[in-house]
Amino acid sequence: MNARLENIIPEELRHDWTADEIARLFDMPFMDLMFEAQTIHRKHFDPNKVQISSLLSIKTGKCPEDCAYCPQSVRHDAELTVDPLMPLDEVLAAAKTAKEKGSSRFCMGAAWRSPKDRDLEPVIDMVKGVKALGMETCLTLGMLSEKQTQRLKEAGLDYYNHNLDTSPDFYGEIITTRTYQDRLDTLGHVRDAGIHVCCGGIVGMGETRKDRVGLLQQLANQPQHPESVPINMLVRVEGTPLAEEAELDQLEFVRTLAVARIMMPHSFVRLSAGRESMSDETQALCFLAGANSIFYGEKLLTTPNPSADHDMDLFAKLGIEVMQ
Ligand code: SAM
Ligand code: DTB
Ligand code: SF4
Repeated sequence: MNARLENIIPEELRHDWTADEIARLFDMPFMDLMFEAQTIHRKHFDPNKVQISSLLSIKTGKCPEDCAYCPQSVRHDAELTVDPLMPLDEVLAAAKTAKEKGSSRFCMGAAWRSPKDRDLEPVIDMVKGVKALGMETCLTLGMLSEKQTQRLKEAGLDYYNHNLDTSPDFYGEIITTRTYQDRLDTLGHVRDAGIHVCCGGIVGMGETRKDRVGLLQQLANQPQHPESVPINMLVRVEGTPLAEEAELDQLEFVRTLAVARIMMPHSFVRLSAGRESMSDETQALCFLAGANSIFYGEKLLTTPNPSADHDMDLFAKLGIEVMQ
């Protein structure tokens, strides 16, 4: 590593990143940034293996929150098939199909602000059923109390996804119905219960680079780095307030992944939503930047994702193997 970079790219895990240090990483020449991110990636992971997770929306739409990006908010006008909580057998059938297609983790998402205690019972049965298929389980249900996280831990839940979404400064532009601190509190409960944390954000919502710096600073400066860090490119959905947002430059997205990889070297960095609008070449750059996880299967929660066949062709072209 050259002397200029030695000061900002540490060997150890850090939780005290300053905005200035992160901005300097973002400002690096693209080739230097990619080289450093890939070098760090290779120290901790097999660079030719990518973990794949599948998603299922188990309760769709009519969410009371006002997240400006989300087609499931009751306050927006997106075209959506609203569905109540899915029956257990349908969830297990979807998990089985995902497993047969090669997914090792099954992530179930519900359009809730926070689940009521009585909502948790059927979800716990889903966690147990998916685990019994031999898959890792992940849930994203909104805010949780301390007691609820303990119940989910007892049920055997492996991961909980709860995103910080953006920087504290930009947050108020995107959502007003719960605070940044609410999200940090839920993340604390999840961590304290001993459930792995999956926490990331969305870029391309009209935020500045300073906000992308602020998001990564919040993610890395938590007491522990999240085990899984999903970086989503905004999916611009008609009927949401962000539908007409200008597209973020794809190389800036790649930079964001590279900086996340450098700051959180042991975490799985997930190239999440937005792949449908990316070329194979951009996705290859994302993997080079240190992304080593994707959502796999033709649907995210409500929006399209590349087909499993397309992804397997891409992996074959790149010599990437699925992580078991
Ligand atoms: N309702 C729960 C919550 O918000 O915590 C769980 C489901 S919510 C849909 C899960 C995550 O999906 C959000 O935190 C957000 O980061 C991501 N997401 C939602 N809509 C998106 C979009 N249009 N583009 C990119 N990411 C999106
Ligand atoms: C995450 O960070 N991205 C996923 C998952 N966690 C739950 C969700 C992406 C949703 C994209 C919009 C949709 O399909 O509704
Ligand atoms: Fe509701 Fe989650 Fe969508 Fe926000 S992101 S509107 S909380 S489903």
